[in-house]
Amino acid sequence: MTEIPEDHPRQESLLTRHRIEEGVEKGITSRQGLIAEGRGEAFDYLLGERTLPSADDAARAAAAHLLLADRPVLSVNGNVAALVPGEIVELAEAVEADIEVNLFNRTDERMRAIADHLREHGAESVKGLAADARIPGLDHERAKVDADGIHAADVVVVPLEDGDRAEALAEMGKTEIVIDLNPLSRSARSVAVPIVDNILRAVPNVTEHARDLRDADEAALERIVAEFDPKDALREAERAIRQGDLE
Ligand code: PTJ
Repeated sequence: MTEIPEDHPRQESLLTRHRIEEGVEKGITSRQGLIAEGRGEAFDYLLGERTLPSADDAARAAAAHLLLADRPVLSVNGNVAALVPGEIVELAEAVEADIEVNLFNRTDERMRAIADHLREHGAESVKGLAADARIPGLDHERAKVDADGIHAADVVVVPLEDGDRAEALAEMGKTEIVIDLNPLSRSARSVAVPIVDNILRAVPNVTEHARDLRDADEAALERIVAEFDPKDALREAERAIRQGDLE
């Protein structure tokens, strides 16, 4: 891998690209994942590569939802596995969630490579390989889920996918948390908690909030959930992008 000087102004995004490239080389990330990364980078650039206060509020609401949940699940695709494998495992531990691999470009090899990669980063169990249930109303590979995983979940974290699964999961009555840098994406616009932030910052931030809220009582968590307005969060993100107060 090419050395990137620490003072390079775009060090973070170059490192991210390398992780995605490596993901493709290891058979974890799909080639379409490279395109998704480029799209995300453009939005992150326009947001000033920082966590907006509204995204931090969303991360706190996400932590509260996950702590209140009976069966929370974190859904992992090829980009998520390449970018934040250890951080996903830490979040799962902090909120006692299951991790489930769910892919658009699903192959047995990629499913296994991602599950192994997550185990190498400390995951004790990884769901998604059984695929013994389906999300109704979806006719592509993302419909395949585990009966005791996403299918039975009450709260699902759905990072980095713009598509119809978010709508189908909402139809099933699940509460969804989306992590997506595009505030106009369909999934961000249809869920309880859209976190418009880079997954590299968002996942550790939700974990930090979850640790902070670990001893909070149910009423306090319910209040955080009730006070969060997804429309406000999306409006703030779009405003930041359109106004572009970049230095
Ligand atoms: O691994 P697979 O087979 O399940 O395929 C996964 C991809 C990502 C290829 C697939 O889900 C896809 O095509 O996604 P889209 O439609 O390109 O949507 C990805 C969304 O994630 C876009 O809205 C991007 O802006 C956003 N995004 C990309 N990188 C990041 C991001 N959001 C947060 N953090 C990022 N680092």
